[in-house]
Amino acid sequence: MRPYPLLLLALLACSDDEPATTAGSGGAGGDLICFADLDGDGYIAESCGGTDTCDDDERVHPEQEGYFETESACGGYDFNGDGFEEAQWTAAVECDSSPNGCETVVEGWSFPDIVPKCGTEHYWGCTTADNGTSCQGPISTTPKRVQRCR
Ligand SMILES: [Ca+2]
Ligand SMILES: [Ca+2]
Repeated sequence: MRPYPLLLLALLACSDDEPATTAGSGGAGGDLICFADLDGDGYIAESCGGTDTCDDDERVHPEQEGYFETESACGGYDFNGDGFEEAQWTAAVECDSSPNGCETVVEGWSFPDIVPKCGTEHYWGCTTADNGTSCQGPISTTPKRVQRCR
């Protein structure tokens, strides 16, 4: 009796204790080992057929509603995996031009009025009530702020 076929079967069975799931076929090499949720956020990695576009960062998942100042572990600011980097604040500071002037406080980006890129710091300000003929703003209340995105 030849021992080689039994030895080969024993070697193939060694990977059963891996903490992983299998997904699909790896072709000639056997089943592809696939770690389903490495970051533990409850969403399966896209590479395993799930919806988590960055399984190395628990902040990234399709239900993410928060915005963040720093890039994800996979790079970029698409924290909900929709393919876009949505900025939290997109308005420039407003100066009410009605005859009575600024009656409300309207916050926004200022000096100059641009919407900064994700993770970038820029001046932030608001207008205040005026003297009856013109706006006194923009007046910075928080000198700078970092653009958050998701
Ligand atoms: Ca995950
Ligand atoms: Ca997004």
